Amino acid sequence: MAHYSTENIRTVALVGHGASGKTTLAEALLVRARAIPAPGSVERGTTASDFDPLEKSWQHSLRASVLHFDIDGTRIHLIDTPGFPDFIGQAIGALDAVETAAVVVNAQAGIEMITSRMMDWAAQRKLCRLIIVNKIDAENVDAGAILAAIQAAFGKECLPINLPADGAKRVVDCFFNPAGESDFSSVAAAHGALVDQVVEVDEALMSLYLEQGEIAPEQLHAPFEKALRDGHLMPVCFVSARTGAGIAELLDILVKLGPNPTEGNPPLFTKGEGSTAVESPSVPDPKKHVLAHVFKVVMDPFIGKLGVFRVHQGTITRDTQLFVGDGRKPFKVGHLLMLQGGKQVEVDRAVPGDIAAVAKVDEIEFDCVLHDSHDDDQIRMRPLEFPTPMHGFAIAPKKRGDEQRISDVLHKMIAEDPTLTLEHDANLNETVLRGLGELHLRSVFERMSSQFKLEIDTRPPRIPYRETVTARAEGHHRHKKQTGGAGQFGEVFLRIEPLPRGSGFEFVDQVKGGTIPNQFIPAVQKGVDGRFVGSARASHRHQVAAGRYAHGQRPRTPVRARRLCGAVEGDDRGPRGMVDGAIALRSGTAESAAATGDGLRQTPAARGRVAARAASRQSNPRAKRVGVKRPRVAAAAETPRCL
Ligand SMILES: Nc1nc2c(ncn2[C@@H]2O[C@H](COP(=O)(O)OP(=O)(O)O)[C@@H](O)[C@H]2O)c(=O)[nH]1
Ligand SMILES: [Mg+2]
Repeated sequence: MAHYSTENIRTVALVGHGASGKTTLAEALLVRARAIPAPGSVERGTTASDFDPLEKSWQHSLRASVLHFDIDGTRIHLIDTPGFPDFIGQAIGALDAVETAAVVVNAQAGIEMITSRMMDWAAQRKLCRLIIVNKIDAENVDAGAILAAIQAAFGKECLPINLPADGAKRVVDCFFNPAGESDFSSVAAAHGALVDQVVEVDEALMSLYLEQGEIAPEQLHAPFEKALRDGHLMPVCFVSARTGAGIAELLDILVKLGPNPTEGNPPLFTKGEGSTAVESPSVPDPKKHVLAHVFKVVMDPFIGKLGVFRVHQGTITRDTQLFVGDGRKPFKVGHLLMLQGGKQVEVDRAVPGDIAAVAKVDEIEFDCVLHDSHDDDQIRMRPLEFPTPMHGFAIAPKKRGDEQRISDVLHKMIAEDPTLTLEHDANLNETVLRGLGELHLRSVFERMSSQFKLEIDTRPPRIPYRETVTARAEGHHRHKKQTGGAGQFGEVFLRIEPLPRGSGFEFVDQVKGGTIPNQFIPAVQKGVDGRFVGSARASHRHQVAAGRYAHGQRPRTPVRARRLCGAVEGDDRGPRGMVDGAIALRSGTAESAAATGDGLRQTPAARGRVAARAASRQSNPRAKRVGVKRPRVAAAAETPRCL
């Protein structure tokens, strides 16, 4: 494979709303550069970038796909990304691997939601932006109106670098060409506007321009790159990925004007931890220490874990020893790969600007930094802001025994996708997978079923309502069993009270004089706990104030401490309350629970019944009596067989 120096490398991410034609455009570029013999189609599932079986059946991209091709002595690394909001995590991740974000706009649909968001995200990562208006061949397309809409939405810095001509059958260049015919506007005016915009970033050139009235294109190169870097210029070009109009011109723009790794803004590396972290930009010098950033992880069913990275500094060869983040143990690169969609090509080196991959390195994770010196252990890429996964499904295996495999597979998928999370709620005993939308999660479930032969049941997650005690109360229960054999007797007095929110659950043993023997106290606590199983508890305190205990002659007959305490029955006037997130609701009576809606009504009222009668200890004659009365029979040493 031919070697390219950093100056001859371009890195471009095709981003934009779904169905704007990014995958088809990638195909057209690959064909034009002779990297593939003929264009595939999204509908037939034959494109280089939508190679995954699910992408083929759904007929749109689900993951970022890394491609490369060589043209006119230049290597172009191209990343085709998905554009539907559910899969946008993959597109955001790709931004850290490139100098240029090529935002593809559908000429039929105009500016869409992801178009605008991608323009913003690319600006936040300080990328050079190129706007590609695709589908100019389609019916009812008004390219002039699209250009005006782009300028209205993203500013006057969006200037056409070419214009459709001959009824959108071709495009005419406006940067190198000072005049020509086009379908709308005027080439000369577009040329003048571009030059005016570019010279604005260089005062000396501006004076020369004012003097001479024209500047040679070679003199404009450096200020053109600066204007791109500063967001002072966002060139707009027109193409039809279907007919091929504008494809050669787009390649020309990338080769002649696209920023190489030394011309783009430096990557957003930082060194250090937390607030002490300082910016630490890499230098795209092949002779320096290696710094590469993993922007994508693929769990390939055949070759295992693949870490896809962009080299920002230094040269990686097969023999390079690399550290992963602050890991102590290096790994040897061995097979260095470049990707062409689902295919891998082995290469012998990667220089700053190259996008390459290594297989089977377990330590590699999404967003880690690979380097060859412990001095760089603390270098990280400034974190990307991914949308929060909000859409969740509670999942459970269809077949018993699949739990472990499902967990393994899901963890692999989460390693690939920063917008997937898995949570287990111990209180509800529920595992919830969250993603960016239903389609996103459905793609995960389909992949699990087709690729890993794992079937799962899904349902909407339950809301973990939290119950709490809202007022102080006391309760009492007497257990008496005299039928058959030894008699049993037990009595307990329990006080409950709220604690400040967040301070948890306290159990206080205030039994005096051993009226409940010590060895039964843990069982009493378990009994109290048992009343709250199935619902998360907010903060409250239980105090066992006093009790009486007795059982008959046969010491092995257990007194069920759970019944002693846990069965303390209150009534519906008891002080119960529920806390759901930030909203606290009182649910003292069945009527009020019903009035507050379904979620509340579903919560079993019994759970809150530990709270007992609001009668105070003083007003309870039995409570007073218990404090002084000794048990009839001394406690026998035994472990209660409760719970
Ligand atoms: N008429 C026309 N259709 C196109 C063009 N480019 C793509 N398409 C169609 O638009 C649809 C979406 O294309 P695709 O490449 O999957 O878009 P992506 O989601 O941005 O990758 C497909 O049916 C393509 O055949 C084009 O230049 N002209
Ligand atoms: Mg696509």
